[in-house]
Amino acid sequence: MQLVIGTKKWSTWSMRPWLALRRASLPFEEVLVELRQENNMSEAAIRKHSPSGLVPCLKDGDLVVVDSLAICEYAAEKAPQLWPRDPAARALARSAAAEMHSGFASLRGECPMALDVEPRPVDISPATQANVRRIVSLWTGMLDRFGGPFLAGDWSIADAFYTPVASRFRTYGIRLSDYGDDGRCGEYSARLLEQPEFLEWEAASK
Ligand SMILES: N[C@@H](CCC(=O)N[C@@H](CS)C(=O)NCC(=O)O)C(=O)O
Repeated sequence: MQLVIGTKKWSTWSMRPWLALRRASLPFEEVLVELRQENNMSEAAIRKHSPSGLVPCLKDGDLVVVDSLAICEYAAEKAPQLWPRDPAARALARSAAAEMHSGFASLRGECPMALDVEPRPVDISPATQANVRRIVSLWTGMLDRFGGPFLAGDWSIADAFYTPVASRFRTYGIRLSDYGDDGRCGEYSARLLEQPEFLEWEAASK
């Protein structure tokens, strides 16, 4: 398999399936496209691989799968442990991943992932505050229900989807205790950033 990804310090969508493939020890070749090149050169480079014009994109023989969530689902076909075995846990893990995939636009726009930026606290808008409050509530509910250490117990694709969120919280100095966290979300967020797959991605981004 080949996974086409964008610049590691910025590309959150690329990071998610990359983490899932690595976590499951599925072998793949990485193809890196530099984002934000001048004269639309990034788009031209991406389009050589990805019909959507976006990364990530996974190639497996003549199969081309675009979109981070679809790629993670394809990985889970090969490595079912990427989702919880229990149907209820799997449903909630999928729900959490889907909510991230289609939501939290304000947080994503206002606090882009920037792994090269020194962490410093910033003021965030009411819309982004509402996103953070919802994430704290979602994480607390899942950590309560499944007892951690990850959202649905063992590490799953849901955790891949929230790893870039954890990096944003760190970079922009967002204190989860200001948004209703009793401490467990902060610990979970830090745990995501201690996982070997994230550390490998982060080191490569530098
Ligand atoms: N919904 C898509 C979003 C993919 C996306 O927006 N990718 C960005 C990079 S993170 C991209 O390819 N942008 C094109 C560019 O920067 O030239 C997914 O989940 O994969």
